[in-house]
Amino acid sequence: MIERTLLMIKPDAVQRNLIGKITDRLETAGFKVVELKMVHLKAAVAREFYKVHEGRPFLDELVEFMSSSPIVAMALERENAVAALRELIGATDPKKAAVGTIRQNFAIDVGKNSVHASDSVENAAVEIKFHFGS
Ligand code: IDP
Ligand code: MG
Repeated sequence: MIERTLLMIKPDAVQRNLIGKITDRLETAGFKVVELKMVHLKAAVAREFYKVHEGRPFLDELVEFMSSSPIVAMALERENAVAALRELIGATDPKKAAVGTIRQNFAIDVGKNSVHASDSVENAAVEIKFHFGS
């Protein structure tokens, strides 16, 4: 089934000039970029985006990092997009990410892990609406 999912290129990757390389990986894997923007999130906005992680020990660090400098957000469309993108980015901790995944190739550590991807079709719809309003 054709689905949409949300990808964010996180501050660590934007700062290391990896927007092009990561986007190339997405397009090469058959994802169509259907929405795209660069934005510097306010801390309160980043906290709202990650409210599912309320109470987790890493939340403050995550919010501070995600609001530290600009990110790139994009909505991507492809067959089976949500699961396919999770597979392409790899595990949260790049040390555990499969060989050849975006996080294995580019991420610094479990916090500065270069990309976000929606974890379900339902959350993808919420996250796309969060950034693009539809
Ligand atoms: P995901 O990005 O692979 O879906 P989540 O568990 O949803 O992983 O966590 C959201 C984000 O929070 C991660 O991408 C990472 O940046 C950060 N994070 C998760 N676990 C840790 C941790 O143990 N230490 C520091 N940051 C973490
Ligand atoms: Mg997640």
